[in-house]
Amino acid sequence: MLIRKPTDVLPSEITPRELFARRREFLTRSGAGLIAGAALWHGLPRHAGAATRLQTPPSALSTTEPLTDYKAVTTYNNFYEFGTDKGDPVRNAARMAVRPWTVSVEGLVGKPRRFDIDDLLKLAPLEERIYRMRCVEGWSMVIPWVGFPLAALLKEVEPLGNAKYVEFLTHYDPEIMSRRPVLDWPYGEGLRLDEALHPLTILAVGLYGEVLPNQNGAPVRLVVPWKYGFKSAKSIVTIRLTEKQPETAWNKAAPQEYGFYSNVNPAVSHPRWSQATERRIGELRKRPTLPFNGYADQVAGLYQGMDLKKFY
Ligand SMILES: Nc1nc2c(c(=O)[nH]1)N[C@H]1C(S)=C(S)[C@@H](COP(=O)(O)O)O[C@H]1N2
Ligand SMILES: [Mo]
Repeated sequence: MLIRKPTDVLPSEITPRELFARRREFLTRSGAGLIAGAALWHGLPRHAGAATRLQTPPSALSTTEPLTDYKAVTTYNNFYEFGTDKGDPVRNAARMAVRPWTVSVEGLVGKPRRFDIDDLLKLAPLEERIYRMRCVEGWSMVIPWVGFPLAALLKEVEPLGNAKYVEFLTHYDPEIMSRRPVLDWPYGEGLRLDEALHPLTILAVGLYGEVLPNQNGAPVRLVVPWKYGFKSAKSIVTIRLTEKQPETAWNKAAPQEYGFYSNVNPAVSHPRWSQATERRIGELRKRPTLPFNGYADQVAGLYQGMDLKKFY
């Protein structure tokens, strides 16, 4: 993100239109969704075929826009621990073991706890959330995530009255990940507590009705659809509630380019990339970028009275 200009997905990475349409038809016919009791989900094979998919009506919080092709979603990734080229994560992230996995929830909470990933999956029913995602580099996708509200996890640990922020730290293992100091590893991100509790904010454990591929942040990653992609931390191991605004990896690396809030905002340009338009992966023409990535009705209220040019 810091280094590369937006590049295009190779035409060969995009599934032909007909396949795309058929997948869409399948999803529509079958109710376009997926819900799994955690137990059922846990039993799913890593690459669940159509027959083993668990379907549910789409969440009211989902967009009805056409999905970005599965192949693009899982091969055109930013996960700098595995390399800075878009194709690196799919090549390199398979080395990461995602079981056993523990997520520690700590800091200003009444009941700090280390969750085994399989217990974490049982905290709330899994839902399908089809979200627009936009990277600060100027590309966007529509991704059918599978996950549950972060709020369900936070309620479990009982945030204390002085908790104002939530910090996320992600897995870093120099044996299998980049040792280049591209960012100050481990990758850190943060949200204000009210942003973290917003119903649109989810912990994702799957996409396209399948267990999350490693390159997309297995076994659990954050998804915050009204913010630039880099706020959605992958492969989380620590969630810490704090009183002070946490540092974030991108803000530390380039504070003039990446602020704490990083709300999608066509009116505030990144020094090197205009944020006014975007290219949906799989499309040729650019489209206008919407305030809060199109989620303004749901989230603009969180920022009432704030100067979003200052708090970018
Ligand atoms: N740990 C970690 N999380 C990360 C990143 C990263 O480099 N490391 N990149 C971010 C960026 S810039 C984007 S755009 C999204 C991409 O998520 P996706 O590959 O699932 O689309 O992940 C975000 N989460
Ligand atoms: Mo990004």
